[in-house]
Amino acid sequence: MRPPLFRFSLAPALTLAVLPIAALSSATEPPGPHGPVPAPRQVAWHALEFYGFLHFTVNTFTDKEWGYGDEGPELFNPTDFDADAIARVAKEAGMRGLILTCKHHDGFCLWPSKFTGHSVKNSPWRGGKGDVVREISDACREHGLLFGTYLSPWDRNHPEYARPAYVEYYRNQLRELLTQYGPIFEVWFDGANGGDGYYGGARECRQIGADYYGWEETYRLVRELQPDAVMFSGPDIRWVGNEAGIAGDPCWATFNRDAAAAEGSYRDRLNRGDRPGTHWWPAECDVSIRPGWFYHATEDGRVRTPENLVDLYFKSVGRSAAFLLNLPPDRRGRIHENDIASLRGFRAIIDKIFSTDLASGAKASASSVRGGDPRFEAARAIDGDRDTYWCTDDRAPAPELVLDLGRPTDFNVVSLREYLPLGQRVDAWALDHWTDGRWAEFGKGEAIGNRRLWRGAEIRTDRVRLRITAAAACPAISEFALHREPPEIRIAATQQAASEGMPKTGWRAISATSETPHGAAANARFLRFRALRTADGQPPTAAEIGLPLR
Ligand code: FUL
Repeated sequence: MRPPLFRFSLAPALTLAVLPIAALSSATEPPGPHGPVPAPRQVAWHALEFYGFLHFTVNTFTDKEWGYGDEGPELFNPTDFDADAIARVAKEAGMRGLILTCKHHDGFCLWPSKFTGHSVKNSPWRGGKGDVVREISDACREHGLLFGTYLSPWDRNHPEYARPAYVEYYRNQLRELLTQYGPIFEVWFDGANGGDGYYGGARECRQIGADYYGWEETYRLVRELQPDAVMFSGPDIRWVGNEAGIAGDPCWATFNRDAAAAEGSYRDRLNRGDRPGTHWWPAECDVSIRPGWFYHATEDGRVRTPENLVDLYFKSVGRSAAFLLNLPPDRRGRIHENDIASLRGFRAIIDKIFSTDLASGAKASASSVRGGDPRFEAARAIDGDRDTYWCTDDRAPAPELVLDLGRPTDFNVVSLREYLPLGQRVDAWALDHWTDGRWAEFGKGEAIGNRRLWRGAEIRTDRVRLRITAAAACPAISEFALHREPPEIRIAATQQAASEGMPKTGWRAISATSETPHGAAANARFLRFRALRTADGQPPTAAEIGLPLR
């Protein structure tokens, strides 16, 4: 027996019977917002999801991660700098923008700032007439990418660092960057302050107090010069608490921003957010494609694999944070071939997974539709439009949305989104599939926000159900999509996770079977290998690893 797909409460059903639909539609108010809501600049930023970082400076030529500040400008001399090629790589990888280290901690400026000689104007590159910021920002516009700036507050070169004059210098430089290079989408404020440095020859350790930078005034300057820009580690976006590219599960967009930052668990709070929270302060995951942020030839063999990047995508974008992936230009001033190969592989996988939405064309129905109004009907969650949403009456109990797919369909990825301008409303959700004449739960989690990706074992079914199991206000769901990750990718990812996260020794094979996973090409054979690890005196750990047979 099929269960009823609709569970209207009595009140809306009666209303429907007596009112003509048109009168009803105009009378239905959209739900009010819940809690803090994003500013329009934050809504626009949420839509980006994936963009890149470029770490490039004298460190690229000295093989360091943090320059001391005494590096001569003549060291900066890329042999074949090509901003167009860099922007093309980012665009092809699916990035929406690039943030450039205009000045890192060493103080060397990639643009000819008129406030210092410690810049490209005293380097041999382009005969001292070059401007990396100009070339990268122009190339971004050319390729339809947004451009963002990183200007390190800590400056190990400047003689006045830690004194009031430096703060003036910092703001002057920011003013140059924010007025001479077109629209800026993000201004990145780095929190690193290590202490010792060159400081104009003093070579000493300089500490600064919490109020030294006078951030509030700097924020006002950014708002005045680039009102649409979001500020990272400023009022708009928070750091995710690690540089591994991994957001918490869940990762709330809300945060008690004014609560003490010194608490021991602060990094954990940054990672997961606060629920409830006083501010809309969503997380950005910054991570490098290599171990270091700057290019080092010794790391050419340690570039993240496509599968690892896909995993990071699910753990950042898929948990409602943004994915900021660093690509360090090499000494030529280009992205290394290994990084390009990995990015292409990543992009190919992401396209394979997300280019088809298996829910589009489904029949969508819901337990409650706000006021019975078609503007809020279930189909709004599968129309591919982020600005429309399914919404229930304010007090509808146990809201649920069912997709009738019309035929047995295989998927292993589910994508959910909330309509952000109304705030973060959903606390918890569950997913069911119809199997053997009943609903069976296959996934659940806390928080949706900008985007929540569920990724698991493959499901075959003709009906899927989203249940909102806890919500602070009636849900406003703008996306419920189904995708399928090709099995060979899943196997490779398992293999990688196994090799990265598990001890390499002490395993004993207990079985091995050769199989063609459901949905794979008929000639694709995999060795499914079960193993037991008992070596460390702990309870035995079992693992299953799939190896493609070639
Ligand atoms: C950190 C810096 O110290 C690293 O060098 C890098 O720029 C990273 C993105 O932020 O705080």
